[in-house]
Amino acid sequence: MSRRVGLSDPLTMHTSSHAFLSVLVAHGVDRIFEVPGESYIGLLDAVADFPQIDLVTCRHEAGAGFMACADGRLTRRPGVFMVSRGPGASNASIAVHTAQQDAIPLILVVGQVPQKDLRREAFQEIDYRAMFGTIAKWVFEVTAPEQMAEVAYKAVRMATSGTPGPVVISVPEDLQQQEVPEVRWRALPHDPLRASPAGLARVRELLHTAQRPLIIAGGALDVPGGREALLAFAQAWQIPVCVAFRRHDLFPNRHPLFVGDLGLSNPASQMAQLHESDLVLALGTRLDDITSQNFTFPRCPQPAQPLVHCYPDPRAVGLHFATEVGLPCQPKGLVEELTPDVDAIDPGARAQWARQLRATHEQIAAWPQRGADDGVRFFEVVRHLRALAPTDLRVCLDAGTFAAPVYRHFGFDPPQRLMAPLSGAMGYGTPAALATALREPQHRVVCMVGDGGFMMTGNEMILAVERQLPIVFVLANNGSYASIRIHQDRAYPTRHPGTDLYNPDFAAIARGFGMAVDVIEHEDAIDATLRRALQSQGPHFIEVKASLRVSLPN
Ligand SMILES: Cc1ncc(C[n+]2csc(CCOP(=O)(O)OP(=O)(O)O)c2C)c(N)n1
Repeated sequence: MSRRVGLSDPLTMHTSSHAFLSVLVAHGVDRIFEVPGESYIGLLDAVADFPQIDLVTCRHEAGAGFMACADGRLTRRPGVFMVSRGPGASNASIAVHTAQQDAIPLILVVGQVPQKDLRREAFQEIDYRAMFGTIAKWVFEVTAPEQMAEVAYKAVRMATSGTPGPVVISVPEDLQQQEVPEVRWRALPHDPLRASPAGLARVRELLHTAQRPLIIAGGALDVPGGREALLAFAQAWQIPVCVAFRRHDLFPNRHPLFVGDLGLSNPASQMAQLHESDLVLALGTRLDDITSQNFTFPRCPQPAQPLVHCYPDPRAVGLHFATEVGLPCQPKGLVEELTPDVDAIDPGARAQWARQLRATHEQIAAWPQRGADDGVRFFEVVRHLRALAPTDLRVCLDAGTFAAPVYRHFGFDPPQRLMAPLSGAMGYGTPAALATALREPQHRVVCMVGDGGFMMTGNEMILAVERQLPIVFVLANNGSYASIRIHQDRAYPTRHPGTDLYNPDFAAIARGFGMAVDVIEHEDAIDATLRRALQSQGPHFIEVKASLRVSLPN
Protein backbone atom coordinates (compact mmCIF):
# COMPACT_ATOMS: atom_id res chain seq x y z
CA MET A 1 0.00 0.00 0.00
CA SER A 2 1.44 3.38 -0.94
CA ARG A 3 1.77 6.21 1.55
CA ARG A 4 1.22 9.92 0.91
CA VAL A 5 4.35 11.93 1.48
CA GLY A 6 3.80 15.03 3.58
CA LEU A 7 5.76 18.24 4.07
CA SER A 8 7.70 16.83 7.02
CA ASP A 9 9.08 13.85 5.08
CA PRO A 10 12.75 13.95 4.16
CA LEU A 11 13.52 15.13 0.62
CA THR A 12 15.07 11.78 -0.24
CA MET A 13 11.60 10.23 -0.40
CA HIS A 14 10.80 8.76 -3.81
CA THR A 15 7.26 9.68 -4.80
CA SER A 16 5.01 8.74 -7.69
CA SER A 17 5.85 12.11 -9.28
CA HIS A 18 9.56 11.38 -8.89
CA ALA A 19 9.03 8.04 -10.62
CA PHE A 20 7.15 9.73 -13.46
CA LEU A 21 9.78 12.41 -13.95
CA SER A 22 12.70 9.96 -13.63
CA VAL A 23 11.42 7.98 -16.59
CA LEU A 24 10.93 11.13 -18.68
CA VAL A 25 14.44 12.32 -17.83
CA ALA A 26 15.88 8.89 -18.71
CA HIS A 27 14.35 9.36 -22.17
CA GLY A 28 15.98 12.74 -22.70
CA VAL A 29 13.33 15.15 -21.43
CA ASP A 30 15.24 18.18 -20.13
CA ARG A 31 12.65 20.95 -20.41
CA ILE A 32 9.01 21.23 -19.30
CA PHE A 33 6.70 24.11 -20.17
CA GLU A 34 3.89 24.87 -17.73
CA VAL A 35 1.17 27.12 -16.43
CA PRO A 36 0.66 26.12 -12.78
CA GLY A 37 -2.58 24.90 -11.22
CA GLU A 38 -3.56 23.67 -7.79
CA SER A 39 -4.50 20.33 -9.34
CA TYR A 40 -0.88 19.38 -9.96
CA ILE A 41 1.26 21.12 -7.38
CA GLY A 42 2.44 17.69 -6.20
CA LEU A 43 3.98 16.99 -9.59
CA LEU A 44 5.27 20.54 -9.86
CA ASP A 45 6.91 20.26 -6.46
CA ALA A 46 8.79 17.13 -7.55
CA VAL A 47 10.22 18.96 -10.57
CA ALA A 48 12.29 20.98 -8.09
CA ASP A 49 14.23 17.78 -7.32
CA PHE A 50 15.31 17.48 -10.99
CA PRO A 51 17.86 20.22 -11.63
CA GLN A 52 18.41 18.81 -15.13
CA ILE A 53 14.87 19.89 -16.08
CA ASP A 54 14.53 23.48 -17.26
CA LEU A 55 11.08 24.53 -16.04
CA VAL A 56 9.64 27.22 -18.30
CA THR A 57 6.76 29.14 -16.78
CA CYS A 58 4.32 30.41 -19.41
CA ARG A 59 1.37 32.84 -19.45
CA HIS A 60 -1.23 30.78 -21.30
CA GLU A 61 -1.58 27.05 -21.83
CA ALA A 62 -1.74 27.52 -25.62
CA GLY A 63 1.64 29.28 -25.42
CA ALA A 64 3.09 26.50 -23.27
CA GLY A 65 1.69 23.89 -25.67
CA PHE A 66 3.02 25.57 -28.81
CA MET A 67 6.44 25.83 -27.15
CA ALA A 68 6.32 22.12 -26.41
CA CYS A 69 5.27 21.44 -30.03
CA ALA A 70 8.25 23.38 -31.37
CA ASP A 71 10.59 21.70 -28.90
CA GLY A 72 9.29 18.24 -29.84
CA ARG A 73 9.72 19.04 -33.51
CA LEU A 74 13.32 20.14 -33.05
CA THR A 75 14.44 17.33 -30.75
CA ARG A 76 12.19 14.51 -32.02
CA ARG A 77 11.76 13.67 -28.32
CA PRO A 78 8.38 14.41 -26.77
CA GLY A 79 7.84 18.09 -26.01
CA VAL A 80 6.34 18.11 -22.51
CA PHE A 81 3.93 20.58 -20.95
CA MET A 82 1.87 20.58 -17.78
CA VAL A 83 -1.42 22.32 -17.19
CA SER A 84 -4.20 22.49 -14.66
CA ARG A 85 -7.49 20.63 -14.97
CA GLY A 86 -10.61 21.94 -16.76
CA PRO A 87 -9.82 25.51 -17.83
CA GLY A 88 -6.09 24.83 -18.22
CA ALA A 89 -6.68 21.70 -20.26
CA SER A 90 -9.22 23.53 -22.43
CA ASN A 91 -6.67 26.23 -23.24
CA ALA A 92 -4.10 23.52 -23.99
CA SER A 93 -6.19 21.68 -26.57
CA ILE A 94 -4.98 23.78 -29.53
CA ALA A 95 -1.47 22.41 -29.05
CA VAL A 96 -2.72 18.80 -28.88
CA HIS A 97 -4.46 19.33 -32.21
CA THR A 98 -1.36 20.95 -33.71
CA ALA A 99 0.86 18.06 -32.59
CA GLN A 100 -1.54 15.63 -34.21
CA GLN A 101 -1.70 17.48 -37.54
CA ASP A 102 2.04 18.23 -37.54
CA ALA A 103 3.08 14.69 -36.44
CA ILE A 104 5.02 16.00 -33.44
CA PRO A 105 5.77 13.92 -30.33
CA LEU A 106 4.08 15.71 -27.42
CA ILE A 107 3.13 14.82 -23.85
CA LEU A 108 0.48 16.88 -22.09
CA VAL A 109 0.21 16.25 -18.33
CA VAL A 110 -3.02 17.44 -16.72
CA GLY A 111 -3.77 17.59 -13.00
CA GLN A 112 -7.11 15.92 -12.30
CA VAL A 113 -9.67 16.19 -9.49
CA PRO A 114 -9.13 13.75 -6.58
CA GLN A 115 -10.09 10.18 -7.34
CA LYS A 116 -13.05 10.09 -4.97
CA ASP A 117 -14.68 12.97 -6.90
CA LEU A 118 -14.13 11.56 -10.38
CA ARG A 119 -17.19 11.54 -12.65
CA ARG A 120 -19.25 13.61 -10.20
CA GLU A 121 -18.69 16.73 -12.30
CA ALA A 122 -16.48 18.06 -9.57
CA PHE A 123 -15.02 21.57 -9.71
CA GLN A 124 -13.18 21.96 -13.05
CA GLU A 125 -13.52 18.27 -13.86
CA ILE A 126 -13.35 17.03 -17.45
CA ASP A 127 -13.22 13.46 -18.73
CA TYR A 128 -10.01 13.80 -20.77
CA ARG A 129 -10.45 10.49 -22.51
CA ALA A 130 -13.64 11.83 -24.07
CA MET A 131 -12.30 15.35 -24.59
CA PHE A 132 -9.03 14.43 -26.30
CA GLY A 133 -10.13 11.02 -27.61
CA THR A 134 -10.08 11.98 -31.29
CA ILE A 135 -7.11 14.37 -31.33
CA ALA A 136 -4.59 12.50 -29.18
CA LYS A 137 -2.86 9.19 -29.93
CA TRP A 138 -3.37 8.01 -26.38
CA VAL A 139 -5.19 9.39 -23.33
CA PHE A 140 -4.66 7.77 -19.96
CA GLU A 141 -5.94 8.56 -16.49
CA VAL A 142 -3.75 7.27 -13.68
CA THR A 143 -5.62 5.12 -11.14
CA ALA A 144 -2.79 4.13 -8.79
CA PRO A 145 0.51 5.83 -7.86
CA GLU A 146 2.49 2.72 -8.81
CA GLN A 147 1.39 3.26 -12.44
CA MET A 148 3.19 6.57 -12.79
CA ALA A 149 6.53 5.21 -14.02
CA GLU A 150 4.91 2.83 -16.49
CA VAL A 151 2.65 5.60 -17.75
CA ALA A 152 5.60 7.91 -18.41
CA TYR A 153 7.37 5.12 -20.29
CA LYS A 154 4.33 4.37 -22.43
CA ALA A 155 3.69 8.06 -23.05
CA VAL A 156 7.17 8.43 -24.55
CA ARG A 157 6.72 5.29 -26.59
CA MET A 158 3.27 6.26 -27.89
CA ALA A 159 4.31 9.82 -28.72
CA THR A 160 7.41 8.83 -30.67
CA SER A 161 6.47 5.58 -32.43
CA GLY A 162 4.85 5.26 -35.86
CA THR A 163 3.43 8.65 -36.82
CA PRO A 164 4.60 10.83 -33.92
CA GLY A 165 1.81 12.61 -32.07
CA PRO A 166 0.25 13.86 -28.84
CA VAL A 167 -0.38 11.89 -25.67
CA VAL A 168 -2.44 13.17 -22.73
CA ILE A 169 -1.85 11.94 -19.17
CA SER A 170 -4.36 12.86 -16.48
CA VAL A 171 -3.12 12.54 -12.89
CA PRO A 172 -5.61 12.89 -10.01
CA GLU A 173 -4.15 15.28 -7.47
CA ASP A 174 -4.22 12.72 -4.65
CA LEU A 175 -2.00 10.29 -6.59
CA GLN A 176 0.94 12.58 -7.14
CA GLN A 177 2.87 12.37 -3.89
CA GLN A 178 2.76 8.75 -2.74
CA GLU A 179 5.89 6.87 -1.86
CA VAL A 180 6.68 4.27 -4.53
CA PRO A 181 9.70 2.10 -5.35
CA GLU A 182 12.45 3.77 -7.35
CA VAL A 183 12.55 2.95 -11.06
CA ARG A 184 15.36 2.84 -13.57
CA TRP A 185 13.68 2.39 -16.94
CA ARG A 186 14.96 3.35 -20.29
CA ALA A 187 14.30 1.90 -23.70
CA LEU A 188 17.20 2.13 -26.11
CA PRO A 189 16.35 3.40 -29.59
CA HIS A 190 14.68 0.79 -31.77
CA ASP A 191 16.22 -0.55 -34.94
CA PRO A 192 15.20 1.64 -37.86
CA LEU A 193 12.47 0.23 -40.08
CA ARG A 194 14.07 -0.98 -43.34
CA ALA A 195 12.64 -1.72 -46.77
CA SER A 196 12.54 -5.34 -47.90
CA PRO A 197 15.00 -6.48 -50.63
CA ALA A 198 12.03 -7.14 -52.94
CA GLY A 199 10.65 -3.64 -52.34
CA LEU A 200 14.05 -2.09 -53.03
CA ALA A 201 14.46 -4.09 -56.23
CA ARG A 202 11.05 -3.00 -57.48
CA VAL A 203 11.78 0.68 -56.81
CA ARG A 204 15.16 0.41 -58.58
CA GLU A 205 13.40 -1.01 -61.60
CA LEU A 206 10.92 1.86 -61.62
CA LEU A 207 13.73 4.39 -61.18
CA HIS A 208 15.54 3.04 -64.20
CA THR A 209 12.55 3.09 -66.53
CA ALA A 210 10.81 6.33 -65.51
CA GLN A 211 11.35 9.33 -67.74
CA ARG A 212 9.55 11.97 -65.70
CA PRO A 213 9.91 10.92 -62.05
CA LEU A 214 9.05 13.30 -59.20
CA ILE A 215 9.90 13.20 -55.50
CA ILE A 216 7.47 14.59 -52.93
CA ALA A 217 9.57 15.05 -49.78
CA GLY A 218 7.86 15.11 -46.38
CA GLY A 219 8.50 15.62 -42.68
CA ALA A 220 9.83 12.13 -41.88
CA LEU A 221 13.01 13.19 -43.68
CA ASP A 222 13.51 15.84 -40.98
CA VAL A 223 15.99 13.65 -39.10
CA PRO A 224 19.76 14.00 -38.71
CA GLY A 225 21.27 13.30 -42.12
CA GLY A 226 17.86 13.11 -43.80
CA ARG A 227 18.32 16.24 -45.92
CA GLU A 228 21.79 15.17 -47.06
CA ALA A 229 20.54 11.69 -47.97
CA LEU A 230 17.65 13.15 -49.97
CA LEU A 231 19.98 15.51 -51.85
CA ALA A 232 22.40 12.71 -52.74
CA PHE A 233 19.55 10.48 -53.93
CA ALA A 234 17.88 13.18 -56.04
CA GLN A 235 21.19 14.13 -57.63
CA ALA A 236 22.27 10.56 -58.37
CA TRP A 237 18.99 9.79 -60.15
CA GLN A 238 18.40 13.34 -61.43
CA ILE A 239 14.90 13.52 -59.97
CA PRO A 240 13.14 16.84 -59.39
CA VAL A 241 11.96 17.45 -55.81
CA CYS A 242 8.75 19.04 -54.60
CA VAL A 243 8.40 19.51 -50.85
CA ALA A 244 5.22 18.65 -48.98
CA PHE A 245 3.05 21.30 -47.27
CA ARG A 246 5.27 23.72 -45.28
CA ARG A 247 8.34 21.47 -45.51
CA HIS A 248 10.36 23.97 -47.54
CA ASP A 249 13.55 23.44 -45.55
CA LEU A 250 14.08 19.79 -46.56
CA PHE A 251 15.86 20.53 -49.83
CA PRO A 252 18.01 23.48 -50.99
CA ASN A 253 15.51 25.75 -52.73
CA ARG A 254 18.24 27.19 -54.97
CA HIS A 255 19.11 23.75 -56.37
CA PRO A 256 18.14 23.20 -60.03
CA LEU A 257 16.24 20.05 -58.96
CA PHE A 258 14.04 21.97 -56.50
CA VAL A 259 10.73 22.55 -58.25
CA GLY A 260 8.51 24.04 -55.52
CA ASP A 261 6.20 23.16 -52.67
CA LEU A 262 2.77 21.58 -52.68
CA GLY A 263 0.71 24.04 -50.66
CA LEU A 264 -2.39 26.20 -50.57
CA SER A 265 -1.97 28.10 -53.83
CA ASN A 266 -0.28 26.06 -56.53
CA PRO A 267 -1.30 27.48 -59.92
CA ALA A 268 -3.26 25.15 -62.21
CA SER A 269 -0.56 25.43 -64.86
CA GLN A 270 2.06 24.09 -62.43
CA MET A 271 -0.21 21.24 -61.36
CA ALA A 272 -0.88 20.33 -64.99
CA GLN A 273 2.88 19.91 -65.46
CA LEU A 274 3.27 17.83 -62.30
CA HIS A 275 0.46 15.54 -63.44
CA GLU A 276 2.67 14.67 -66.41
CA SER A 277 4.98 12.78 -64.06
CA ASP A 278 5.31 9.05 -64.84
CA LEU A 279 6.52 8.04 -61.35
CA VAL A 280 5.74 9.68 -58.02
CA LEU A 281 8.01 8.92 -55.08
CA ALA A 282 6.25 10.14 -51.93
CA LEU A 283 9.04 9.99 -49.36
CA GLY A 284 8.31 10.69 -45.70
CA THR A 285 4.98 12.40 -46.34
CA ARG A 286 1.54 11.23 -45.27
CA LEU A 287 0.14 12.75 -48.48
CA ASP A 288 -2.26 14.94 -46.53
CA ASP A 289 -5.06 16.87 -48.23
CA ILE A 290 -3.02 20.03 -48.82
CA THR A 291 0.10 18.29 -50.09
CA SER A 292 -2.07 16.16 -52.37
CA GLN A 293 -4.08 19.22 -53.51
CA ASN A 294 -7.31 17.96 -51.98
CA PHE A 295 -6.56 14.38 -52.97
CA THR A 296 -6.17 15.15 -56.66
CA PHE A 297 -2.39 14.75 -56.99
CA PRO A 298 -1.66 11.90 -57.14
CA ARG A 299 -5.15 11.04 -58.33
CA CYS A 300 -7.15 9.44 -55.51
CA PRO A 301 -7.62 6.56 -54.92
CA GLN A 302 -5.91 5.22 -58.08
CA PRO A 303 -2.98 7.39 -59.16
CA ALA A 304 -2.44 7.91 -62.87
CA GLN A 305 1.21 6.93 -62.52
CA PRO A 306 3.00 4.35 -60.31
CA LEU A 307 3.18 5.62 -56.74
CA VAL A 308 6.00 4.66 -54.39
CA HIS A 309 4.92 5.63 -50.88
CA CYS A 310 7.42 5.47 -48.02
CA TYR A 311 6.55 6.51 -44.45
CA PRO A 312 7.71 4.97 -41.16
CA ASP A 313 4.18 3.96 -40.14
CA PRO A 314 2.42 1.02 -41.85
CA ARG A 315 -0.96 2.63 -41.13
CA ALA A 316 -0.08 5.75 -43.14
CA VAL A 317 1.42 4.01 -46.19
CA GLY A 318 -1.12 3.75 -49.00
CA LEU A 319 -3.93 4.88 -46.67
CA HIS A 320 -5.63 7.07 -49.27
CA PHE A 321 -3.81 6.20 -52.47
CA ALA A 322 -3.28 2.84 -54.16
CA THR A 323 0.46 2.27 -54.23
CA GLU A 324 2.63 0.47 -56.75
CA VAL A 325 5.15 -0.03 -53.95
CA GLY A 326 4.25 0.65 -50.33
CA LEU A 327 7.23 0.93 -47.99
CA PRO A 328 6.57 1.24 -44.25
CA CYS A 329 10.14 2.25 -43.42
CA GLN A 330 12.41 5.22 -42.70
CA PRO A 331 12.73 7.34 -45.86
CA LYS A 332 16.29 8.34 -44.96
CA GLY A 333 17.43 4.69 -44.92
CA LEU A 334 15.49 4.01 -48.10
CA VAL A 335 17.12 6.77 -50.12
CA GLU A 336 20.54 5.84 -48.75
CA GLU A 337 20.08 2.27 -49.93
CA LEU A 338 18.86 3.45 -53.31
CA THR A 339 21.69 5.93 -53.88
CA PRO A 340 24.38 4.31 -56.00
CA ASP A 341 28.04 5.31 -55.77
CA VAL A 342 28.09 6.72 -59.26
CA ASP A 343 25.46 8.62 -61.18
CA ALA A 344 22.81 6.05 -62.02
CA ILE A 345 21.47 7.50 -65.22
CA ASP A 346 22.45 9.73 -68.07
CA PRO A 347 21.52 13.16 -66.69
CA GLY A 348 20.63 14.35 -70.20
CA ALA A 349 17.63 12.05 -70.37
CA ARG A 350 15.74 13.69 -67.53
CA ALA A 351 17.21 17.16 -67.81
CA GLN A 352 14.43 18.49 -70.00
CA TRP A 353 11.74 17.36 -67.51
CA ALA A 354 13.56 18.92 -64.55
CA ARG A 355 14.31 22.16 -66.44
CA GLN A 356 10.69 22.59 -67.39
CA LEU A 357 9.45 22.16 -63.79
CA ARG A 358 12.21 24.39 -62.45
CA ALA A 359 11.37 27.19 -64.89
CA THR A 360 7.75 27.13 -63.74
CA HIS A 361 8.83 27.21 -60.11
CA GLU A 362 11.14 30.18 -60.74
CA GLN A 363 8.29 32.11 -62.30
CA ILE A 364 6.06 31.43 -59.30
CA ALA A 365 8.82 32.25 -56.81
CA ALA A 366 9.86 35.54 -58.47
CA TRP A 367 9.40 38.51 -56.12
CA PRO A 368 6.16 40.37 -56.79
CA GLN A 369 6.13 43.90 -58.16
CA ARG A 370 2.68 44.93 -56.98
CA GLY A 371 2.40 48.51 -55.68
CA ALA A 372 0.47 49.80 -52.67
CA ASP A 373 -0.19 53.22 -51.19
CA ASP A 374 -1.68 52.16 -47.86
CA GLY A 375 1.46 51.03 -46.05
CA VAL A 376 4.60 48.95 -46.27
CA ARG A 377 4.36 45.99 -48.61
CA PHE A 378 5.20 43.13 -46.27
CA PHE A 379 6.77 41.08 -49.05
CA GLU A 380 9.45 43.79 -49.20
CA VAL A 381 10.32 43.05 -45.56
CA VAL A 382 10.55 39.35 -46.40
CA ARG A 383 12.69 40.13 -49.47
CA HIS A 384 15.16 42.16 -47.42
CA LEU A 385 15.27 39.51 -44.73
CA ARG A 386 16.11 36.94 -47.41
CA ALA A 387 19.01 39.07 -48.57
CA LEU A 388 20.34 39.55 -45.03
CA ALA A 389 19.52 36.08 -43.69
CA PRO A 390 22.33 34.19 -42.00
CA THR A 391 22.88 30.74 -43.51
CA ASP A 392 21.52 29.09 -40.35
CA LEU A 393 18.48 31.33 -39.82
CA ARG A 394 15.40 29.90 -38.10
CA VAL A 395 12.15 31.43 -39.37
CA CYS A 396 9.18 30.87 -37.06
CA LEU A 397 5.81 31.75 -38.54
CA ASP A 398 2.36 32.36 -37.19
CA ALA A 399 -0.70 31.74 -39.39
CA GLY A 400 -1.83 34.57 -41.63
CA THR A 401 -1.49 36.05 -45.07
CA PHE A 402 1.62 38.04 -44.06
CA ALA A 403 3.40 34.64 -44.21
CA ALA A 404 2.46 33.94 -47.85
CA PRO A 405 5.59 35.66 -49.28
CA VAL A 406 7.78 33.53 -47.00
CA TYR A 407 6.29 30.31 -48.34
CA ARG A 408 6.31 31.49 -51.93
CA HIS A 409 9.40 33.65 -52.36
CA PHE A 410 11.84 33.30 -49.45
CA GLY A 411 13.63 30.20 -50.69
CA PHE A 412 15.10 28.20 -47.80
CA ASP A 413 18.51 26.62 -48.07
CA PRO A 414 19.45 24.10 -45.36
CA PRO A 415 20.67 24.50 -42.66
CA GLN A 416 18.12 27.34 -42.63
CA ARG A 417 14.91 26.16 -41.01
CA LEU A 418 11.23 26.89 -41.29
CA MET A 419 9.06 26.38 -38.22
CA ALA A 420 5.42 26.78 -39.25
CA PRO A 421 2.27 25.00 -38.06
CA LEU A 422 0.83 22.50 -40.50
CA SER A 423 -2.38 22.85 -38.50
CA GLY A 424 -2.55 26.53 -39.49
CA ALA A 425 -3.04 27.49 -35.84
CA MET A 426 -2.81 31.20 -35.08
CA GLY A 427 -0.75 31.93 -31.99
CA TYR A 428 1.97 29.41 -32.87
CA GLY A 429 4.68 31.78 -34.09
CA THR A 430 5.74 33.61 -30.93
CA PRO A 431 5.92 30.54 -28.65
CA ALA A 432 7.65 28.53 -31.39
CA ALA A 433 10.33 31.21 -31.69
CA LEU A 434 10.89 31.16 -27.93
CA ALA A 435 11.22 27.38 -27.80
CA THR A 436 13.53 27.43 -30.83
CA ALA A 437 15.79 30.06 -29.28
CA LEU A 438 15.93 28.08 -26.03
CA ARG A 439 16.77 24.83 -27.85
CA GLU A 440 19.17 26.29 -30.43
CA PRO A 441 20.88 29.31 -28.85
CA GLN A 442 23.63 29.09 -31.47
CA HIS A 443 21.22 30.07 -34.29
CA ARG A 444 19.52 33.38 -35.07
CA VAL A 445 15.73 33.21 -34.76
CA VAL A 446 13.22 35.48 -36.51
CA CYS A 447 9.53 35.32 -35.66
CA MET A 448 6.95 36.73 -38.06
CA VAL A 449 3.43 37.24 -36.82
CA GLY A 450 0.29 39.18 -37.80
CA ASP A 451 -1.54 41.65 -35.61
CA GLY A 452 -4.27 39.03 -35.12
CA GLY A 453 -2.01 36.16 -34.14
CA PHE A 454 0.19 38.34 -31.95
CA MET A 455 -2.75 39.24 -29.73
CA MET A 456 -3.33 35.52 -29.10
CA THR A 457 0.02 34.47 -27.64
CA GLY A 458 2.31 37.52 -28.00
CA ASN A 459 2.33 37.81 -24.20
CA GLU A 460 4.71 34.84 -24.09
CA MET A 461 7.34 37.21 -25.55
CA ILE A 462 8.20 38.27 -22.00
CA LEU A 463 10.23 35.05 -21.78
CA ALA A 464 12.62 36.45 -24.40
CA VAL A 465 13.25 39.42 -22.13
CA GLU A 466 13.53 37.29 -18.98
CA ARG A 467 16.11 34.99 -20.60
CA GLN A 468 17.61 37.54 -22.98
CA LEU A 469 16.92 35.47 -26.08
CA PRO A 470 18.11 37.32 -29.20
CA ILE A 471 14.91 36.79 -31.19
CA VAL A 472 13.79 39.29 -33.82
CA PHE A 473 9.99 39.63 -33.67
CA VAL A 474 8.48 41.12 -36.81
CA LEU A 475 4.84 42.08 -36.48
CA ALA A 476 2.83 42.76 -39.63
CA ASN A 477 0.21 45.27 -38.54
CA ASN A 478 -2.38 45.59 -41.30
CA GLY A 479 -5.36 46.28 -39.02
CA SER A 480 -7.17 43.17 -40.15
CA TYR A 481 -7.62 39.44 -39.95
CA ALA A 482 -6.56 39.72 -43.56
CA SER A 483 -6.47 36.02 -44.47
CA ILE A 484 -10.14 35.78 -43.71
CA ARG A 485 -10.88 39.08 -45.37
CA ILE A 486 -9.35 37.68 -48.55
CA HIS A 487 -11.86 34.82 -48.39
CA GLN A 488 -14.67 37.30 -47.77
CA ASP A 489 -13.60 39.42 -50.73
CA ARG A 490 -13.82 36.36 -52.94
CA ALA A 491 -17.06 34.89 -51.61
CA TYR A 492 -18.97 37.97 -50.38
CA PRO A 493 -17.22 40.91 -52.07
CA THR A 494 -19.48 43.74 -50.93
CA ARG A 495 -18.79 43.63 -47.19
CA HIS A 496 -16.46 42.16 -44.61
CA PRO A 497 -17.95 41.97 -41.11
CA GLY A 498 -15.79 40.72 -38.27
CA THR A 499 -12.35 41.07 -39.80
CA ASP A 500 -11.33 44.69 -39.07
CA LEU A 501 -9.05 45.05 -36.05
CA TYR A 502 -8.85 47.97 -33.64
CA ASN A 503 -5.28 47.68 -32.44
CA PRO A 504 -3.27 48.87 -29.46
CA ASP A 505 0.08 50.65 -29.68
CA PHE A 506 2.21 47.56 -30.28
CA ALA A 507 5.50 49.43 -29.99
CA ALA A 508 4.49 50.76 -26.57
CA ILE A 509 3.54 47.24 -25.48
CA ALA A 510 6.92 45.85 -26.56
CA ARG A 511 8.73 48.72 -24.84
CA GLY A 512 6.72 47.93 -21.72
CA PHE A 513 7.96 44.36 -21.98
CA GLY A 514 11.51 45.79 -21.89
CA MET A 515 12.48 45.16 -25.50
CA ALA A 516 14.40 47.14 -28.09
CA VAL A 517 11.77 48.42 -30.53
CA ASP A 518 11.63 49.76 -34.07
CA VAL A 519 8.65 50.77 -36.18
CA ILE A 520 8.88 50.52 -39.97
CA GLU A 521 6.55 53.03 -41.61
CA HIS A 522 8.35 53.38 -44.94
CA GLU A 523 10.03 50.80 -47.12
CA ASP A 524 13.32 52.69 -47.21
CA ALA A 525 13.73 51.95 -43.49
CA ILE A 526 13.48 48.16 -43.90
CA ASP A 527 17.10 47.35 -44.64
CA ALA A 528 18.75 49.36 -41.84
CA THR A 529 16.16 48.24 -39.29
CA LEU A 530 16.56 44.56 -40.10
CA ARG A 531 20.35 44.86 -40.03
CA ARG A 532 20.24 46.46 -36.60
CA ALA A 533 17.81 43.87 -35.27
CA LEU A 534 19.83 40.92 -36.58
CA GLN A 535 22.88 42.23 -34.71
CA SER A 536 20.97 42.63 -31.46
CA GLN A 537 22.22 40.76 -28.38
CA GLY A 538 18.75 40.55 -26.87
CA PRO A 539 15.17 40.43 -28.16
CA HIS A 540 14.24 43.03 -30.74
CA PHE A 541 10.69 43.94 -31.75
CA ILE A 542 9.80 45.46 -35.11
CA GLU A 543 6.31 46.68 -35.89
CA VAL A 544 5.66 47.00 -39.62
CA LYS A 545 2.85 49.35 -40.59
CA ALA A 546 1.79 46.97 -43.32
CA SER A 547 -0.36 47.49 -46.37
CA LEU A 548 -3.65 45.65 -46.27
CA ARG A 549 -4.49 46.26 -49.90
CA VAL A 550 -1.42 44.48 -51.24
CA SER A 551 -2.61 41.15 -49.86
CA LEU A 552 -6.20 41.45 -51.10
CA PRO A 553 -7.38 40.25 -54.51
CA ASN A 554 -7.16 42.92 -57.26
C1 LIG B 1 -6.55 29.85 -33.57
C2 LIG B 1 -7.09 30.22 -34.91
N1 LIG B 1 -8.21 30.95 -34.99
C3 LIG B 1 -8.68 31.32 -36.20
C4 LIG B 1 -8.05 30.94 -37.35
C5 LIG B 1 -8.59 31.36 -38.72
N2 LIG B 1 -7.65 32.34 -39.28
C6 LIG B 1 -6.65 31.96 -40.13
S1 LIG B 1 -5.68 33.22 -40.58
C7 LIG B 1 -6.60 34.33 -39.69
C8 LIG B 1 -6.26 35.78 -39.68
C9 LIG B 1 -4.86 36.06 -39.27
O1 LIG B 1 -4.76 37.45 -39.03
P1 LIG B 1 -3.38 38.13 -38.73
O2 LIG B 1 -2.66 37.42 -37.67
O3 LIG B 1 -3.65 39.57 -38.47
O4 LIG B 1 -2.56 37.94 -40.07
P2 LIG B 1 -2.98 38.46 -41.55
O5 LIG B 1 -3.79 37.39 -42.18
O6 LIG B 1 -3.73 39.74 -41.38
O7 LIG B 1 -1.67 38.65 -42.24
C10 LIG B 1 -7.64 33.69 -39.03
C11 LIG B 1 -8.62 34.40 -38.16
C12 LIG B 1 -6.90 30.12 -37.21
N3 LIG B 1 -6.23 29.64 -38.26
N4 LIG B 1 -6.42 29.81 -35.98
